[in-house]
Amino acid sequence: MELFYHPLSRYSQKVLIALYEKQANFYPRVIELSDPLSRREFCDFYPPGKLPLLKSKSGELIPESSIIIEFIDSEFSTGTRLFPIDRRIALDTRLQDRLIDNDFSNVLFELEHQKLEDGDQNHIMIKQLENDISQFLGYLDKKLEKNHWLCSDGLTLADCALFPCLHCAQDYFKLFQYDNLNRYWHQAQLRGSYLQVKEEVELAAGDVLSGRRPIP
Ligand SMILES: N[C@@H](CCC(=O)N[C@@H](CS)C(=O)NCC(=O)O)C(=O)O
Repeated sequence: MELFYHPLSRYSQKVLIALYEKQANFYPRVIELSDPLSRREFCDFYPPGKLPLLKSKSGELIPESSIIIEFIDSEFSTGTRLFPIDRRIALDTRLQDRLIDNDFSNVLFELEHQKLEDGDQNHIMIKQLENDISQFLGYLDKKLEKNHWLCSDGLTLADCALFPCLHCAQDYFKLFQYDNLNRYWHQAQLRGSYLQVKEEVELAAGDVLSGRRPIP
């Protein structure tokens, strides 16, 4: 099994957390999408050119972080079960995963993009995006009143999606203001899978700062 990814891509981090939770072996293939040659080479291999991408043992190409994780969970009986057996909890897991990708991760992308743009016009846009994310953080805080992890007592796909978003959001938002979310975030930061991904992110970020590696 091969994973095409970049350590600084949030959707790649989501899949890495799942792979480490499953204790699944894979060949890491780091792709630098901002390097024109690597991008062209990757796009020849996989025309949509999006990361992450999994190549299964049988050579099947599987895109989309949530689908990759569903594939890994069904393929490996080892480690954490990422899709709960209980059908209602499994449905909630899928729902939270969709909400996190659409209403948190993608909004964070837009916020990061707007913050990089230097101009007066985008202040209102930035405020709006920050409000949207704060509202979503409030929603998560409420949901975490009842559960140890986001959807149940066990870690699921939804937590794989959430950890990378919180890792990024902690730079812009005061997560400690949300009691349950703060408890959850402390607990997440002690999880082995998160620590492994964090180490890889920090190494890659260091390379970007020192000019050795472009950002995807
Ligand atoms: N819905 C996709 C999103 C994948 C995605 O947007 N990946 C970004 C990196 S985080 C990417 O490959 N962007 C490259 C591009 O759009 O050129 C997933 O869950 O995997």
